[in-house]
Amino acid sequence: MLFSTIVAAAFFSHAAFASTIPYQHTFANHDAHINEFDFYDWCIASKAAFLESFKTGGTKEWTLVMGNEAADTDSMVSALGMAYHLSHRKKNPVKAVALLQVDSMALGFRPENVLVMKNAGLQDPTKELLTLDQLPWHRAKVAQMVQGLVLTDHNRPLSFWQNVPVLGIVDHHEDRGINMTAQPRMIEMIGSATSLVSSLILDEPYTEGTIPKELADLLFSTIAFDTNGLKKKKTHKRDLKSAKGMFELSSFAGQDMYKVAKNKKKHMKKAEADIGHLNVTQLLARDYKGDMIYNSTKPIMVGITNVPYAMADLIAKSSNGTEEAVAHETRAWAAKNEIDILLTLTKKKHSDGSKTREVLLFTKHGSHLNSEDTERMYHHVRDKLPKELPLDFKPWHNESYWGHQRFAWKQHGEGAGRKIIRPILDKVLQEW
Ligand SMILES: [Mn+2]
Repeated sequence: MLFSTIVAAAFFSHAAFASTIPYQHTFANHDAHINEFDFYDWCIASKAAFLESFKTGGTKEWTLVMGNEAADTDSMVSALGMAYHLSHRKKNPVKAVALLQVDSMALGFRPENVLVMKNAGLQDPTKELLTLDQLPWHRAKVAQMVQGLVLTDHNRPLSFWQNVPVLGIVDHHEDRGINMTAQPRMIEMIGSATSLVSSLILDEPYTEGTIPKELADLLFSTIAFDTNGLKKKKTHKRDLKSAKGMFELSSFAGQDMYKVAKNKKKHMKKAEADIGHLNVTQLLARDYKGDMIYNSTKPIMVGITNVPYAMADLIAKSSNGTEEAVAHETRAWAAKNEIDILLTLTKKKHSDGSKTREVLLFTKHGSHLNSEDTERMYHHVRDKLPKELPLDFKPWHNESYWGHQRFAWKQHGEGAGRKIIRPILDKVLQEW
């Protein structure tokens, strides 16, 4: 009761001021108790104020901060951290809001996200955070209405956001060499994009105090998750430095940092695996990244999705437990999302500790290509992709097994993931 009264009071006072004063000033006026809820207040208030700006015509003042469209924990938390940072830093604070590039119904496909948000005091992220489906207009139109974008956890905006100024980039993927004027333009291939955002937070002074504990908890937990509990192999120098810095600001300060990191990772991994209830379509959508590419023979929608099961398990989850049913569900989902070519990457850890990955190639005509073009593109990718890919990437069954315009490969070991395969696929698709 007391909790909700305080939160409600804090929320309404923010909301009332939201359109006239920037958020960084609200920070100072709380007593110690209400400060605990500032992260929650800010999430709700920044979302409300941004949506309100569509009514008042003030959208041009806003910067959209976005992670990538897979909306994993790193994408979500790095965007939240960066938006908070941009609106609270001492030097040149701006109106910034984090936008998650998924629909609200898809948030539940990643229970690990729901868990970290809950630990940070958010009870229902679909209400407290801004998702694509909550924008009052299609994103292509919203793109033209805002001041610009800050990208976290990716460095090339999706084609929907074309021609919008990219004001900043904080990322740990391969540098696509675009948006060179972004400031900051921080691209380092380290464990977590969140480590880069944390660096900025730790290096720049704030108007008042520092970030809320809940946000430090989120940033620390995400670094821990992305580095497998601060394991040496995955943790770069900056990851460790940021983890240490965030740990000091977090509610875990004073404990054993490595122990907490291991614990956070363990709980998040456990939550992440709790997706037994998802069906084939939801599993395809859960960790999908895709976009139009224009430097191809014809413009096409290209996507790669990660499924954390073996193909056999995915097949078992289909409506009648057959390859055909998976193909049918894939085709329907691809059609809805206008995907021309899709790679499904499966992943399986066996009881003896060994790992295998299967790669299923799927093409479909009707969205941007006619059937002849699709056939040509399919054969080109089927023949060229395995030659370009590193590691042992062996055909899995023959073509007739998978059906028309479908092909699969299998590789042993962790092998190449999406980060490695995507640039190679783009290269293969330049000319076909
Ligand atoms: Mn990431």
